[in-house]
Amino acid sequence: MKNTLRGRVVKGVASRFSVFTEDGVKTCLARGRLKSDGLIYVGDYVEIARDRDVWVIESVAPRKNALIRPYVANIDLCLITVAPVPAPDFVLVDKIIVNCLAEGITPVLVVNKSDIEKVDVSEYNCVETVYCSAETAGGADALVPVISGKTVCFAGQSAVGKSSLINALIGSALLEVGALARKTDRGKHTTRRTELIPLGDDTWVADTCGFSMLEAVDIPPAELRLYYDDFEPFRPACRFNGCTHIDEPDCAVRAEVGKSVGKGRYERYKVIFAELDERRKNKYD
Ligand SMILES: Nc1nc2c(ncn2[C@@H]2O[C@H](COP(=O)(O)OP(=O)(O)OP(=O)(O)O)[C@@H](O)[C@H]2O)c(=O)[nH]1
Ligand SMILES: [Mg+2]
Ligand SMILES: [Zn+2]
Repeated sequence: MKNTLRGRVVKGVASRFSVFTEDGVKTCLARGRLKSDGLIYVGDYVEIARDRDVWVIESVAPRKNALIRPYVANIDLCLITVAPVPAPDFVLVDKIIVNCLAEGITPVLVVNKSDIEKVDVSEYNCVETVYCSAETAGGADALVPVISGKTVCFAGQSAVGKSSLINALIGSALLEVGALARKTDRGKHTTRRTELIPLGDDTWVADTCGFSMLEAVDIPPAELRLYYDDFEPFRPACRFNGCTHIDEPDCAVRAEVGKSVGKGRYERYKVIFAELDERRKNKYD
């Protein structure tokens, strides 16, 4: 039996971590400074060693990227899921897109519950879109080629069907699925913990509690525009080089609102810009 192994953290509960290795899943503790203070994320590649009867995480490989709230590391794609119920929160979608792009993670829009109604996401011409239904046989198949060979994490509001889609992908009811609260049509936050599920052939899927606590990344408001690929074709025609597209004269992006730039996308851009601006002010006042 080997005494050291390499593996990947698939779950963490308090200071116990499940690490997927070539020799099965090992329950591990963390060594000294790595212990419990948030230094080990689901998705981390780690080295573990046997110390008498227990496995201990010895080191964590440098991360390619990470998302916070919840913490998850080394992600290629983020599957931002929306559904007709609960009603989509597109500000959340836009913030997750910004965070992904800032971390070098490719955002993909997953339009679930298309058996009920297809949510209109035509404003997101800058993001790959996949239509799904976790309730229909084969309704998650369109995701297979998108995620193959990648580490992907699901994000989005409670009850849009993130866990249901993963269950559909793996063909079993592994993950707990929750109903909507009848009165409010809101989710009940069924998934409480981030968990990474290996699907084989180096494909990994993370279920999460959705990142609904997410704030936009801490970027200067003037840099927010850099994360809007749909504004990009028009930006060079703005009169000012550093145009934020908020109130500068002769703004080419603003001139496209309602045409090539979605009105909703632009309105929400202003909301997120104001939020970042407010946060800056509070920080430096
Ligand atoms: N009609 C329909 N219902 C779905 C579909 N996918 C999921 N649901 C239902 O939506 C509800 C929520 O599904 P979950 O998979 O628990 O949603 P979640 O996004 O994981 O929610 P949290 O874990 O709370 O973040 C359940 O009642 C599912 O049966 C779908 O494609 N169509
Ligand atoms: Mg869930
Ligand atoms: Zn402009």
